Amino acid sequence: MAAKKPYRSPQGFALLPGYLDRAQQQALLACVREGLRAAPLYRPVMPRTGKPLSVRMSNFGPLGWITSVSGYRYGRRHPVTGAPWPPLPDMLKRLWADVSGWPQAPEACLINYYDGKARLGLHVDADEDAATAPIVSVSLGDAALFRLGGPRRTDPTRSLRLGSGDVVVLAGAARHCYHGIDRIYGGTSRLLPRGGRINLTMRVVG
Ligand code: MD3
Ligand code: FE
Repeated sequence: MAAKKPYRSPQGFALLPGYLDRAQQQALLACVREGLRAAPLYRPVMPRTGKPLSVRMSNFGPLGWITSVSGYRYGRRHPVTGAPWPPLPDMLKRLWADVSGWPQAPEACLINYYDGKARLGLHVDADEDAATAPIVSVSLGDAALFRLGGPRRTDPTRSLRLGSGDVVVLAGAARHCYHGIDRIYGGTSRLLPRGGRINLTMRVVG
């Protein structure tokens, strides 16, 4: 059970603070580590410019979200190793079933790793054809300053802190809002021995 009250707004947005307790976070981290042995984090690049992102990425799933100079897409293989993505851990499948309210299982789980200096600029997630399915996010490790806006880039934004074990459900209108990560609060969690933050986002793609 979540220790604190869920935070819900705009429509379809739910922050479930402390949804995973420490033991569950450790169990999930062990699954993530195992997956990353098969599908190591790589440094994605911006389409067109080839400029590297500061966030490193990998995926679980049948499908993974991939960036390259030619654009963003979902694909079945790791862009560096060429291997299929590792399966989605059962723990994440259960979490999706418990919080998403969506009958279909997720097809992709993007793994983002932020070191203390990484950021993720304001963007919308628009590469999924299944635009009405929710996205479920789980945070592990150091806290982050998350920013959520509206459907237009110029809409006002609100900042929220995401801590280790927090779950966010993005359904309805919130699913199409601009969002990003402005900073990582180094040293706020001891879950990852070398610090930093892992964020997992489960998605239905098509
Ligand atoms: C709001 N990840 O992977 S998770 C992403 O912390 C992404 O790594 C961030 O943005 C992270 O695309 C934020 C929470 C989240 C995920 C998807 C959203 C918030 C969202 C989609 C629409 C609106
Ligand atoms: Fe996003």
